[in-house]
Amino acid sequence: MSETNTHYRNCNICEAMCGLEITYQDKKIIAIKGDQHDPFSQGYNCPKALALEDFYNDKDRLKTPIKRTNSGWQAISWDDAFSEIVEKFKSIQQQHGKNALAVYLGNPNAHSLGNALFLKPFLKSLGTINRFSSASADQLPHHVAANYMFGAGMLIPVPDIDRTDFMLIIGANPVVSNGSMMTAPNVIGRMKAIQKRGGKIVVVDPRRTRTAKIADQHLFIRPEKDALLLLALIHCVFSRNKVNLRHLEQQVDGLDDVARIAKTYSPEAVAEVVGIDASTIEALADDMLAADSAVCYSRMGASTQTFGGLCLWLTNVLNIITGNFDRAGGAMFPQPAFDLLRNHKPGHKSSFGQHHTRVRKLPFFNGEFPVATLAEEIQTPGQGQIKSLITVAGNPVLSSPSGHQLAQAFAGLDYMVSIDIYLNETTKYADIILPGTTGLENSHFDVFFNSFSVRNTVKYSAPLFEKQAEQRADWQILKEISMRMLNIATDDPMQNITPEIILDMELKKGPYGEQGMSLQKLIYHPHGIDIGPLMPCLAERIKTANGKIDLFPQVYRDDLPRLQKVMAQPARDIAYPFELIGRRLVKSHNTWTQNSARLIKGKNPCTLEVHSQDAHALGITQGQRVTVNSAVGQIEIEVVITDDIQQGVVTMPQGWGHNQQGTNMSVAATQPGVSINDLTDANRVDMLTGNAAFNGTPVAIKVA
Ligand SMILES: Nc1nc2c(c(=O)[nH]1)N[C@H]1C(S)=C(S)[C@@H](COP(=O)(O)OP(=O)(O)OC[C@H]3O[C@@H](n4cnc5c(=O)[nH]c(N)nc54)[C@H](O)[C@@H]3O)O[C@H]1N2
Ligand SMILES: Nc1nc2c(c(=O)[nH]1)N[C@H]1C(S)=C(S)[C@@H](COP(=O)(O)OP(=O)(O)OC[C@H]3O[C@@H](n4cnc5c(=O)[nH]c(N)nc54)[C@H](O)[C@@H]3O)O[C@H]1N2
Ligand code: SF4
Ligand SMILES: [Mo]
Repeated sequence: MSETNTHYRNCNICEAMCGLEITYQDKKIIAIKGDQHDPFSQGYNCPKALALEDFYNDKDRLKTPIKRTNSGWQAISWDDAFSEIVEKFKSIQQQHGKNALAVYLGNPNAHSLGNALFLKPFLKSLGTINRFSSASADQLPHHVAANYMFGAGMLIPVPDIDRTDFMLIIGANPVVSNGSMMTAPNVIGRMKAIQKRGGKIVVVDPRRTRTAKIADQHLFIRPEKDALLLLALIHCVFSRNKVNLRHLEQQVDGLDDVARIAKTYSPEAVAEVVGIDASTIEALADDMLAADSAVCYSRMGASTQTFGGLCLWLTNVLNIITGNFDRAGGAMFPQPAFDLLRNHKPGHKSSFGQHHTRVRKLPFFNGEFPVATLAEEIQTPGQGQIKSLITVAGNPVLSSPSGHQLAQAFAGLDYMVSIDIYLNETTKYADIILPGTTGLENSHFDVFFNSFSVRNTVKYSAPLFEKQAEQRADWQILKEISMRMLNIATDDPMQNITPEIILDMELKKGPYGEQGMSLQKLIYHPHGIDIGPLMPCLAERIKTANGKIDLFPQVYRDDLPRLQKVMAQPARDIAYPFELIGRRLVKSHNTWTQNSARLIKGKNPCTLEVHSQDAHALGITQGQRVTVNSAVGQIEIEVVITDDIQQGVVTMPQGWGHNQQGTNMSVAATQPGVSINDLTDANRVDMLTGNAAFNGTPVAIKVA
């Protein structure tokens, strides 16, 4: 028997980048636990990390290509699969134009070194502008704000949670999600440290979440009214004459215009619509202004709503005018060792609205169209219709608004391919599924999340287990398709490029390259290297043409009248009197981790939370099944009665609904749940950015 070994790596399931210590013998895992010597996560991990073992051993996971035939799914060789796919893509593009082929990229791409590096050439080789991703069901408003205010969509400020004295959390539940656009392993520990040093945390959320419960104050807000709250806070800063730009005094354009607009939004004017008293809003502004350092952090609750664009712009404005920007304890910019902005020239904003979708005319941004338009672009006949699709590590049937409509659309495609590890609700519509390696079989480096991290650190993880001979890594699949699409010869030197070659080059050319940063150096430091806390660096990092922050970009001026209308007359939907919001669960990540028995065991978590007074009025009792209807769909679900949810609002988990025929996730099927996205409506978007508006979906409830 061979000896026991220890392997160190970062978990790549969510954004927290926790360091893990894995003991193993041959190909058997003995234990997975937090790595005490990881300088960033210092031993922290959540329960999902243990499931890396389950994904590695999962009998349902695909390892070789399969093809759909009249007599069911059949294994085919990699070479046959690539030949067929490239031939089909080329013939469809020849017949219907390049854009007849569309791409959808899902969330795990952002958590994979190989995918992060090989998607760009892959997309280029397909030559289509019809690109979609989960970003437009998530954080698009963050990118749009960064693009217009700081000159680059990836230049996103993160809350300096480790030094702040006051943290205002709007629409985020980091205790459960482990932080997003804020890479911060052990958020609970970091939040408690704020309180220990005498600081305060306030959470604004229509639900009393676990984050709200450990905060010092929780304010229930009506869904989708955050932009009004933010404007009222900004109003208070001006009305108290407390604007303080500190070192950015000469670096901010548009301050007077913001002051003028904010006048309209006094706490009294917004209080009723927002659902928070004027005096409470005033006190909140005063608390923020009184703190030595403070930061407002807004996330999914603020971005996936009909005013997502405005919310993320206003969040930045609030941090800037209170003197909490690019400064310790405020909102700051990381300086990652792999700098995604290395080649970004000042003055080169991303194209916004350079193209518009064919049917609904929603804007193109950063090389993508909003995923809320994908179904109609497939289903609406005419010039430019999408006929073929490739999904890469995405499950849009469960993750996109009006998911069931997307399923119908996929069923009508001429040809579909999925690069995915499971036969699931999306990939079952594919003609061919190409499975990549995953998790412990891959090397890892967080290309993206180091750019959103609350501390500058750097770490590389080698693969733990070698892949089997018949397996391919995702990046190898992407590369093979690209090479064949472009007819690049098999002996071309480009064929030899690996993620490690690119990573090493980027590390050497990055901000710490001159101090010896390289892949080799990271291999010598398997626990990772601490570079230090975030430093003020806006002057060097900003990418606007004049080097200044644009506090009031034109796109937001144009969008404000939409918000004014809501303030004058908040929408009341008589047919659908409740507002639905989603929730995340500690033991599941989006739609795909539910095939781990250890994560899914226990009682059904896919329940609808209803306020006790609403339940009483509807005549619903604890555990009863109800039907929930929206303008686009219907589900049946079990009720949990609680006063942790605001009256008039109901919540159910996102990422569930594994009850569909023809899929192979046998463990997930034992606890299928229902899909929230059979209720969310692809027609509800933030009209500014095109981001899906999940929050506040109008629904009706009746006893089943
Ligand atoms: N109503 C509602 N909808 C939401 C949300 C919400 O809060 N509410 N959240 C949104 C957010 S934030 C996001 S990010 C999206 C996520 O949307 P998606 O990215 O579409 O969904 P995932 O569940 O992440 O899908 C991951 C897919 O990748 C596959 N996969 C997993 N690992 C690998 C791998 O290593 N390689 C490959 N090739 N495939 C792999 C899985 O089998 C699965 O099919 O959902 C969004 N949808
Ligand atoms: N365990 C676990 N962790 C995850 C994931 C997961 O699925 N499971 N997914 C990962 C992904 S892809 C992402 S993007 C992140 C997301 O990370 P977070 O944004 O922290 O996660 P959410 O739980 O979506 O938090 C959104 C919060 O907004 C609230 N909310 C809803 N509508 C509104 C509104 O109109 N206004 C306000 N103020 N609040 C509102 C909800 O009640 C919820 O508490 O989590 C990541 N981490
Ligand atoms: S918090 Fe995220 S990165 Fe950390 S162990 Fe859990 S899933 Fe992995
Ligand atoms: Mo996400």
